[in-house]
Order: sequence, then structure tokens, then C-alpha cells
Amino acid sequence: MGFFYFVIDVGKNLHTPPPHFTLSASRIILSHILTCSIEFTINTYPCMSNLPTSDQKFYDVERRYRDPNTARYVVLPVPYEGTVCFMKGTSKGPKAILDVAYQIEMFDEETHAETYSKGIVVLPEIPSAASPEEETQRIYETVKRYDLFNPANKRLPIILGGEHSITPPVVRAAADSIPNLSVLQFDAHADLRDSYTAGRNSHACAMRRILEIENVKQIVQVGIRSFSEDEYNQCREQFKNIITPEYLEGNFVAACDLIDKRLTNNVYITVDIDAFDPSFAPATGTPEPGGLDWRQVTRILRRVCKTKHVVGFDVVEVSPFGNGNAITEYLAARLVEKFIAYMD
Ligand SMILES: [Mn+2]
Repeated sequence: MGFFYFVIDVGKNLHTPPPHFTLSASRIILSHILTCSIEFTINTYPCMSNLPTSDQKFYDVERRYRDPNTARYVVLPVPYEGTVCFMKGTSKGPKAILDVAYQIEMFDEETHAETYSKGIVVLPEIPSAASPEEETQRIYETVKRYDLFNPANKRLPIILGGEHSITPPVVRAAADSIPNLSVLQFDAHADLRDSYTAGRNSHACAMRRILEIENVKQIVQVGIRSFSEDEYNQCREQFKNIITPEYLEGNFVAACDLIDKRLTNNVYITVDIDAFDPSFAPATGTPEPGGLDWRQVTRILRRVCKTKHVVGFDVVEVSPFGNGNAITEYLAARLVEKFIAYMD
């Protein structure tokens, strides 16, 4: 039995679809009675007809840079907040982030990347479902239908939440296509409960659900400063991969090395905005004191983006005040831009 995969890549022009051809001899079976079956599938690149367009955009960017056929960065808004139990409002997060992204420079001051130049498209938002179970299934099916994690498409999905329960179905879809996946989570909360008020798909159970995904090898959790006794007792092994803000403050280099060591090569990054100290990101459902600062998060992000193969990114739990104070959504939009700058 053999497996062959050839990719011939002969073009990188953003505006004309590159003539990529993927040839995969997907199955060669030789049995002892000399039966030979060979199946070839030929996909022309880009196979993007599955991506819809929307009027929304990230940045005030020209149309040619938001072509779903060629854009490298694909933003998917998921304004779900079905299981939020305290301060509501995260359903308004994606739109608030996109609104302020109009205001930010499309040039990264740190890396000098032209962060629009590889194309950034915003897909229509996923309409919220009636129950957490339906929502989870809807997100999974949408990500699969768009084929967002197919390595051949060379796309980088950026998911905007919504509450943190949107992350497990995205990671499950990623793990279907990407082997040896690990997850880097920035968050104030461990999110390791087996069940919470809204059940097993609550935002408080997001990382527990991801732990259960077979192809996910590791979760590294940074910024954690709130968890229950049950979480601690039931997930003792996982707590070895938790890096608290206090540890980070005194041991930044060692913490970065630890993150690097624990993560596998293929990494999905999820950022709960409450990982930041509330002085940096106050507009969120459960603002825990003693959080991370901008420099810490971006330093870690930069290193992981440079040393690992990052396959996707999300920002969740932005819950805009809507009173003209846009600190939190502005920070979230800049964080998306930093991700692009570090990946470019
Ligand atoms: Mn969370």
C-alpha cells in the first residue's frame, strides 16, 4: 500500500489565480493476488468556488485585495453567545472588531509588513443556532464546507467570536485535515469544566472539549488565573501545560521556551480577550484582574508564528461597551493585524 502526494507550485501572483495543480495518487493497493487499483484525483488550484462573498471587510481595503479566490487570510465572524451566563454582548464582538479595523494602519510598524497585500476576505457571519449543540454542529459543518483548513488551499482562517464555545468545532474541523495538531490558548480561565450551566458545550467547557479531540496532541494555556476545584482535580495532567501571568512575569524567556517545547509543530491559536488584563481589554464578559499585557502576548505570538506552523487563529469574548469606548475591539483588531504581520 502506498500514498503519493505531489504539489507543483509555479506561481504566486495574487491577482491571477496561480496555475497550481495538485496530483494525488490517493490509493495504491497491491494485494497478494496482484490486484492493482490506482485512483487519481486532480484538483486545480485555487479550488475556492466554495467561499461566498460578503460586503464586510477587514481594513478599508480595495476590492482586489478581498477576492475570496486568492485571499490568504479568511475572516469568519461567528457572533454566537448562547451560553453566556454573566455580562452579555459578545454577539456584537465581530462587527465591532471589523468596524474599528477600518481605522488601523494597513502597515505593521514592527515588521514593516503590508498586512493587506496577500489578500484578506471577510465571509458572511454564521447565523446563530437555537441551541449550543446545533451551533457547534453548524460551525463545524460550515468550516468543513468552506474547506478552511485544507493545506492545499494555503488559506489562514481567522475566526472572530462570539463566545469561546465556538472554538472546539473549529479545532475539530482543523484536526480532520491537519495531523499532530496542538492548541495555544490565551485566556484568563482554564475552560476545563466537563459541564456548566448550559451543558457540555458551554463556553466554560471549551478546552475540555478540545482535550477530547483525538488528533489534538497538546493544549498549552497561557494567562490562566481562574479555575474551579473540579477542573483542577479532574485535569491534573493538563495543569502542567498552564502558564500563569505570575509565572510569565518573572520567567518570560523560560515560559516561551516551555510553550515552544510543549506545542507540536502544527498549532491553532485561540485568544480569549480576557487573557489580557482588564486595563487593556475591559469590554469582556468576565474581566479577571491580574492579566497579561500587550507586549507579553505579542512577543509570544510572534515567536510561535515564526517557529511553528500556525494553521488558524481566533479572537473571542470581545463584548463591546457600545458607548464610544472601543479600547477592547481596537486591541482585538490590532491583534489580528499582528497575527497577519507575524505570518506574512
Ligand atoms: Mn475562554
